[in-house]
Amino acid sequence: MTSSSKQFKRTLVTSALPYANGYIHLGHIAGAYLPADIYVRYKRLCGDQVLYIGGSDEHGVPITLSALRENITPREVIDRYHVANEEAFNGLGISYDIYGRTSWPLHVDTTQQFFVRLEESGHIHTETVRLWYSPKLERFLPDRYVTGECPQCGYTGANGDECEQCGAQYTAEDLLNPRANVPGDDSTPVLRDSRHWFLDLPDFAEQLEAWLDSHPEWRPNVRGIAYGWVHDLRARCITRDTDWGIPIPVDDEDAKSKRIYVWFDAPIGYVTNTRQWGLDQGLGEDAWKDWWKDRGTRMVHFIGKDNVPFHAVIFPAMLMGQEGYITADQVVGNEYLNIFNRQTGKSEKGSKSKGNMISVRWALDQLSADCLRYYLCAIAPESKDSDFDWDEFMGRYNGELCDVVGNFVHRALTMAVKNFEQAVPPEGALDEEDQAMLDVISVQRDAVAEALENFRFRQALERFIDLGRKANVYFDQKQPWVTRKTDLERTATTLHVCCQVVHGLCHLMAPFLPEGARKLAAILNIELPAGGPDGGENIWKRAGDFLPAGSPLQKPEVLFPKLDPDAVAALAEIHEQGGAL
Ligand code: B3M
Ligand code: ZN
Repeated sequence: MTSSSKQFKRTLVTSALPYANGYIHLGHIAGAYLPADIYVRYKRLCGDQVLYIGGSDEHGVPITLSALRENITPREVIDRYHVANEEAFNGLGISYDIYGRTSWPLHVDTTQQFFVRLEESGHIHTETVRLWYSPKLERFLPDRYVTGECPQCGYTGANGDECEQCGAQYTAEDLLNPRANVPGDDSTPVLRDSRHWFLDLPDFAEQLEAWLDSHPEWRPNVRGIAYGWVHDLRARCITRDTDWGIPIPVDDEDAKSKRIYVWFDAPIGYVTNTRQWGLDQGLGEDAWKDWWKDRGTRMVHFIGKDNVPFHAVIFPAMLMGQEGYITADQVVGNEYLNIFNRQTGKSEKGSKSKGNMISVRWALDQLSADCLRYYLCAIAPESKDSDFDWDEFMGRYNGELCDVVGNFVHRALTMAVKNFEQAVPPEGALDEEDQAMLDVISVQRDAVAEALENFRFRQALERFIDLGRKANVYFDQKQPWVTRKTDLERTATTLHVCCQVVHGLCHLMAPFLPEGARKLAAILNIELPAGGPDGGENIWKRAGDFLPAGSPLQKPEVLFPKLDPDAVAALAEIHEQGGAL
């Protein structure tokens, strides 16, 4: 049965857990975070039960390498970036129910339970493999601790068992011209035996394939990658030679110097964070089970495309190997947000070494959350890569959100407040145009909802703006600023209709632009409750309801202040000089 034909009781939404080793940037946001937040806010408005889980990924080589480079401890790295990233998400209005940490003691328990269960049911075995070892540092060089030439494509920045360039996976000894990649060591490593624990993914091949087959509605990019993996499943090493990570829960001398691989524990973080959420809410130790072990839960993962194998193959296999867990009903995989370089006129990948990324914390120091959210949703890399381009950013925000929606709301409310005693004017006889305009509100509401239900966020945003466009056409046809002098009753009716459109716009913008919606709701004197995991009344539907004549209005303030071209040019320049990190 495909998801569209199945009714679910509640929705569990996850966004990838970013590594706590750097500041999150706008590229992250456009893919795995903003769309998830928009979806969750929409669901909450609908009165659905929805829980939104996020958090930091705090294990693995990304953390320990950052620590070595910055000459601090891994603990200091994660403490710094966890706090900074949680703050950045808050500032952007990403409305997690919990933002957890994989360094929590509770996470040791959850992860070890997963491991033990897989081991006891025979899905884990050990193997002695040959891995790169640095005689100089007297340690193994896992993952990115070693670089060399990819045996498949020749890329020279390939790491121990994987090539970022072409996606090839290989055994360590196939890496050509290996060198240690650790501060203070670029010596040539040697191969050494090391015993490791492997997850027998082929055991789950049939189950995985059947599960993928039941989801023809997923985006082609996700299905393509997932099927590619499922058709070529191999046992995967789930331990590493490191002391930073979760201890391997086995009674074995060899396990002492090793830890569970970060990609095994990270997705289990979604479970841990749900457990912690239940405890924090005082709902008891078992509250999380409703969200993970009840078939009435629909789980949706939002991720970047590089994380697809883990969320559409490996983690699902790990869940299938447990008792009673659900698997995802949707895996929303996103492409990449690149950076448009105005000097070269070309699009380039965001990269730390180029220094061309825009951190969320820097962006929020300069710009409002709503204007960032607007543009990032408008260019969300849903089916192909897209570019962050400062000129387009200003053009679209000023030209669409400000000029179309903001301007209409402001003109309509200003006239109503001025001419009709700060209240929704009385409606007289409605003509065809009035009625058509009123009808359009719920049509657009349903169109936006349909796009959101299908994870088409750009289209949903366009449909919201469309309501603004139609409202402007109506306003210009009716010319209330002219009729005001000749026909007050006609003017009242026009503005009455406009107030209903503004009321509809206020609901429709809420998932995308929470700050603007909050301001507008205050002007309209309406409640726009945020909703919570328990569900409740369907507020979204009310977008099509009408404010009674005489409802009080506050003097309108500008919802979306226009961006000044000189100020934006100055920001672009700072960014170009590597100052937006
Ligand atoms: N930390 C990779 C990333 O940040 C990884 C995601 C984990 S999701 C469970 O893209
Ligand atoms: Zn390669």
